[in-house]
This record gives sequence, structure tokens and C-alpha cells, in this order.
Amino acid sequence: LQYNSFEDPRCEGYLEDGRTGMSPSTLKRAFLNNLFYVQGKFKALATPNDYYMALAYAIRDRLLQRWINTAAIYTAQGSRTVAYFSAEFLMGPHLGNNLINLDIYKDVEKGIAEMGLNLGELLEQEEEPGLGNGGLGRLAACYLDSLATLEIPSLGYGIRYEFGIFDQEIEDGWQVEITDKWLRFGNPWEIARPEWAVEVKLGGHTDHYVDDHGRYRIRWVPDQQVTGIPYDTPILGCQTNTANTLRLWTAEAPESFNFNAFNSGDYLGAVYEKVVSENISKVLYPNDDSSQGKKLRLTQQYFFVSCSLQDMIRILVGQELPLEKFHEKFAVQLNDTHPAIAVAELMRLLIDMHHMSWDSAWSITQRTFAYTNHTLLPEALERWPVELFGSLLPRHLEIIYELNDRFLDEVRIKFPEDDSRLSRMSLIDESGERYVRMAHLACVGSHAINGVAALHTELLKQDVLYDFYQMYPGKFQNKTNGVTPRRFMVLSNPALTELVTSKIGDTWIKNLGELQKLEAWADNPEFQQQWRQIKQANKQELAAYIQKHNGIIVDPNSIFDILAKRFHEYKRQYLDLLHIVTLYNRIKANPDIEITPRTFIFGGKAAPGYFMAKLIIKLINSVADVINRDPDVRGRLKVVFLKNYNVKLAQRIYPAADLSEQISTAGKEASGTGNMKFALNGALTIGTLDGANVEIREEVGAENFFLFGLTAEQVYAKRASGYNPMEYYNSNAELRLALDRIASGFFSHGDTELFKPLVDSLLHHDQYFLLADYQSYIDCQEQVGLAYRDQDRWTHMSILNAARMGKFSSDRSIQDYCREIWKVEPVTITLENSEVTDS
Ligand code: GPV
Repeated sequence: LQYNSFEDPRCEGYLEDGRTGMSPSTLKRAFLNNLFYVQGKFKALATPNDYYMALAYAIRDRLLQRWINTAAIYTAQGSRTVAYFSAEFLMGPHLGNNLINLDIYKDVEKGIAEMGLNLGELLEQEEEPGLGNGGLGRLAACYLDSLATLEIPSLGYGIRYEFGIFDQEIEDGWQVEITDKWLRFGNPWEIARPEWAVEVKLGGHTDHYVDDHGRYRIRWVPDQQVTGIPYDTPILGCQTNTANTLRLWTAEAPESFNFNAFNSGDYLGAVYEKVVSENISKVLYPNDDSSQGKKLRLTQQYFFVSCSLQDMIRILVGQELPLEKFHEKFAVQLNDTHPAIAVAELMRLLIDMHHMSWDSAWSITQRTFAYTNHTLLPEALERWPVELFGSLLPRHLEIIYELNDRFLDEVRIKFPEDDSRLSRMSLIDESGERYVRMAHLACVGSHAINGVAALHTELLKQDVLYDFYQMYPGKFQNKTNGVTPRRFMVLSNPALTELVTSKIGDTWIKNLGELQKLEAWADNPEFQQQWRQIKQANKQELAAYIQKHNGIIVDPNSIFDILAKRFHEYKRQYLDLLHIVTLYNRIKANPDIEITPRTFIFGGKAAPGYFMAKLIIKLINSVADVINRDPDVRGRLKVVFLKNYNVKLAQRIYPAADLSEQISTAGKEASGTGNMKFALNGALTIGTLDGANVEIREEVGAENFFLFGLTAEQVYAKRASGYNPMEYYNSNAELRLALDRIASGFFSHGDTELFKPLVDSLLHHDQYFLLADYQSYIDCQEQVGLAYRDQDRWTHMSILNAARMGKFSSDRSIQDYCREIWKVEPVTITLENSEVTDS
């Protein structure tokens, strides 16, 4: 073999060989080698998936040197490390992102084209790892990208679900769930590490005994044991050599478990035990912002937390550091309460397994953990019936009781004679059936507690965690969410990336604040035109996708008005529908009315057990069927439901959006992150003063943001003074017409029962204040329509929105976490043949 050394200045020679070289010819040869030696195919028989795999392995080879060097340097230096604990990592496809972060996307695209193939088609082959539900899981993924880009030593710890979030099909307008077999064709990005397997105990009881030295000890006698096998995926930073690790755990039956059953001839019984163990990492719970309280879910949480903490102790011991330095070596972030059991598990490991004193263990535990809260919704606050909890984790329940006794003593000292405060703050809810309160455990066991947007953090302090704020004001911080511009701009919107880079250079990619320099171009006619052309081309691509998948022809000159996120009543997809039906009613009343043409695009999944959310999906599709076919509409309105909204589809949607719908009831959306991705790609937002919308509006300027609706404070006041939605129905003719139209069976072939639950819930409860916000929303949408007619004005606003998104890079969020919570510094990774790599 001949290698093209020194061909590319990025690869200083020593790395330029057949498995690491970045030159086009080396990459091409690696690709063809993999097709032959890995896939066992030649061109005539190769499928698109074979080509994808061949390329994926070629790129993986290029990550490995970086990955190994990163691990070697962290190990040699004993670097302080962030461990991000999350039940969800919604990574999206790896290949394209790795090409971007390696900075070889264009070279590879060209090389692939020279072989008569299309890179975009190969990228489409990748099954995305959908190991998350929505915002929370995607945030974890953005944070891993930023941690690596900022060269922060870090590990993501989670679960390698065999089935990720379900695939959504639409049948007769209804959502149907299909299992997500994402591992079907193998996963080229992960490496199993069975040599680092750990054992996890479950169930049983505890034994209190006196050991040989006369010391009082407690032993957990489990009735089940499972093995956790780690699978590692490299997480490459952008234009750095840092490749951190995402370590996901798979549950297996222990090798020796039920050896007796085999020997006694109960073969099927033994296999059954194995199946039970493997169920633990089988499937992601598909609920977003709500907790079901199922035992298997608690088992999943405990399983990955225990595996991860044991793994961290192995790493610590391997670096010859004493256990007393656990909190100096590691900063653990709890992504919501899903991993909060870690507080009790670290205590157990330190006390029972490593014989540390309670006080030392507690000091280490508190200094290790920090907790991020992601919601104010009461139904999302996790609590476990004490009985269920004790049947799975008897030792942890004891530890929590002991923690609680000591904690409540502290509360008593700070707030004497205040029994109601004690019962409000207790780790155990004793108001009825007894529950373990996971948010309280997380607050007590952490040195820092943060919300995910300024408003959210304020509401946490005033409301959901008010008592904890009074108890520990110094623990509370805000960390406004962010998104990675690599995936959500450079990869997904290459044309806009190129235009921006042609004007301000490419350093904005790692320093998003520099986008501000675009402001100078906001009124430049030539730039405006280029900006518009790119948006237009992106809209045309989405239009082609819609035609292919929905058979609907949409007008790329219409406003692409998009609402894409999980379906939940508080997110108010239904309010968007009321606007659509209102416009439709106006057209029916006056077919010649002037209306700015719009394409309403929806995407999102509903939790399989969430009846109302699924009914809203059905209503969208039913309204679409009528409006898209009605000749009176003359194509001025189109309604499209894009099925199976996921990371891949999101990457197509953001670049094509004119209008971003961020219309949650104020005080309900903790932050939102889709709002940031849309604006970064030049969409204007119509939104309430909720979550990060507040800060987005502050950044882009009120004049570049379509604001409507009640404030959080007004919502609370209205609820307190007795909200009556019927008053709005009775006094607003257009609103009444819209609701009556839905109730009348007009969109349901005359069936007046089908959507009755939706109509009734608005008229009689309207928990999320849709009717209170309706007129304000309709008026604001009127302004949107007018603004869009002035294309220069709209483009000016669009440019300013993108130019002012600097704050919302996940790089900024991560820098804030590093400085203010984790106290961790970057470590530079070199590719020199250092001692560590040679040995
Ligand atoms: I808790 N979030 C989520 O996606 N799933 C959850 O189970 C919970 C919260 C979301 C919030 O709803 C968003 O407002 C927020 O932007 C996101 O978490 C990331 O912080």
C-alpha cells in the first residue's frame, strides 16, 4: 500500500496512514477496503447500507487515535472529570456530525461523489440512536458535543436501550407506535467493554450484624443480581483532538447466575431468569415531562446509576487515588431526578462497601452531586411508593430514612416549631400513601441546584422548591439551556453556514457570539437576497420531502409556520389549530378575503398512553384532510403533519422554517431548546413569555419577536381568582365558531363524539388557558401575516434573529456549568506520539 503522506496540512505526516489519513485519496481507499473487508461486498452487490457502513468504519478509524490519546492523557494526568448522568441521550445520527467535527465533510462528499455515490443518501441510511424523548435527552447530547469541543474531560453515563423512542406511523390520522429496532443492522459507533462489566444487586432484604472486628455492619442480601456491560461511543469535539466517551449500560444475566437451575435440569427456568434481567435495558419509557411510577423504570434508574458509580470508583482506584478524593476527581451532574437515586447509592458504596464513616461519606456525596431541574409540572415530579421502593432497594430506603432524620434535624434548627415545614420538606411524603420524593433527595444530596432558564429558576425558587430555597439559598443557580451550532447549523444548514462564513469567517462555529457581526449586513440588499434565496431553497427541499411523504403539494412562497415538539396539552398545539380553523372560517365566510398564504407544519410524538395528546394529532390530520381539499381555500392554507419527528427530521425542519411556534402557557415550559434552533436558522418566533423565550426576546429585541399571551404571573392570578373559559367562548364570536366547527363533526365526517373530549376540556376546564390567550394569539398572527408581506422587513428581522443567538450556544451553557458548578478546566489533547500512546 502506498500512503499519501503530507498531502493534507491537517495531518502532519505521522498520522497519515490508511486508517488515519484525511487526504481524499486515503479516505477513498479506506472506504473501498471496508466495503470489501468489513461488509464483504463489491460494488455490484453493495446496498446503500453497505456503503454507509464502509464509510462509518473509515470515519471511526479516524476517531480512534484521538479517542485513545484522550483517554491516555486523562488517565496519566488524573484529570478532574465531569460525569453527566442522564436516563436519556438523544444523540441523532453520528456520521454527519463526526464529518463536521473532523472538518472533512466537503472532502468526503467529493470523494464519495467521485465514486458515483451521494453522501446525503449514505447519511440517510444511519438509524438514529433515539435514546431520548425530547428536549431533556437532546440537551444531554448537545452538552456532550460542547464538553468535547471545549476540551473538558467528561463522561456521559446512561442506558443502552435496545429499543429507543418508538417510530411513529400515522394510520387514518391516528398515531401508531412501532418498536424502534435501531440496532438491527449493527452499530459501528460503539465498542463493548465486557472487561469492565459490573454487578448490580436488586430486591431482597438487609442484614444487620457484627463483623469479626466487633464492628456494627449492614449487609444487603439481594434476591436478584444483574450484570451491566458498558458500551462506549466516542464523542468528538469540533476541530479539536478531544474525543470523550458516552458510556451506556446494557443489562445481562450474570454468567454464573442460576447455575443451579441449569444443573437441576430447569433449563427453561434459568433462561427465563436471563430474560428478566435483560428486560432492564430493553426499552426507553416514552413519557416526556411525566412520571408513570413503574417499578421497571426505578430499576432502570438504579441500574445505570449503580453501574456508573462503580465504574467511577474503578477509574479512581486505577489512578491510585483514595476514595476520599472521589469528589475531587468527579463532578456528577444529575439530569433531572431520573438519576437522583445516585445520592443514596454513593452513600451505600462508600459506607457498606468501602467502610467509610457516615459523615465522611455524606461530605463527599454532597460535594460530588449537582442537580438540574427541568420542569415545574407536578405530574413530572418523581415519587415512589415507599413499599415499591423498599422491595427493590431495601438498603437505600434505610439510608434515605437516616438521611431524612438528620436533614429534618437541620430544618428544625433553622426553622424551630414549624411542623408543616417539616412535612413539606421531608424526603418522605406522608400526607397519604407514603412516597419517596426524588427531587427532595436530589436537593439535599447536591451542592448546586439549577433551573434551565431565568424564568424557570425564579419560579423554582418561588414555588416548587420554595422551602429548599429558604433552607439553602446559596445552592440555587440558573443555567439557561443552549444548543450546539455544529449539528443545528453547520451540518443541517450548509448553505447558510457558507454564506455566514463568507462574511465573518468561520470562528463563529466555536464562538457563536461572533454571529453578531452579521448585524452589519442586516440591511444590505445583496446579502438580504442571498439570505432569502437560501431560506427559499431550504423550503423547497422540505416541500419535496412533504410531497414525497404526505403527497401534499405546498407553496414554498407561503409562510412555513412550524410547530415541532412533543405533544402535550401545555405546549398548546391545539391553540395553533384554533388559529387555523379561524382562518379557514374567514375564508369560508368570504372566499376573496386577503390572507397571507401559509403552510402549517406539525411534527411530534405523543406518549402512547396520553389520550388527549393523541386525539390532538388525530384532529390535526382531520383538519388537514378537509382544508387541503377544499377548493374555496385555493391553496392559501395547507396543513401538514410530518410523521415521526426525530433528530433527523428536525435537521430538515429548522432550516426551512419562517415562523417558529413557541406557544406554551406561560410558566409551564421550563426552557425549550427548539425555540433556539429555529431562531439560529433565521426563523422568527411567535411566542409567550415562557421559558427561554423570555431571554430570546431580550437578545433579539422586542421588535423582532412576535409576543402574545398572558404572563406567568397573570396566569397564576387568573387561576387564583377563578378562571371561567366559558366567558371567552360566549363573548368571542370567532372563537365560538372555531370550537363549534370542531364540535359539529365538520372535520370528522359528521361524528360529533370524536372530538368532544377536546372541546369539552376547553369549555369546562381549559387547564392551560387557551381560550384566555386565543384573541391575543389571533391578533399577533395577523401581525405576522402583515410582516411577511414586507419581505425586506422580514429578512431584516430574520438576519437579526440569527445574528443575536450567540447566548444560546450550548458552549456558553457548558462554560457556565464548568465555572460555576463543576470547577473543571480544559485539558488539551495532542496527537504526538507521546509515551502514553506508545506504551
Ligand atoms: I422533566 N423536559 C423533557 O424534555 N422531558 C422531561 O422529562 C422533563 C423536561 C424538557 C423541558 O420540558 C423543556 O422545557 C426543556 O427545554 C428541556 O427539558 C431541557 O431542559
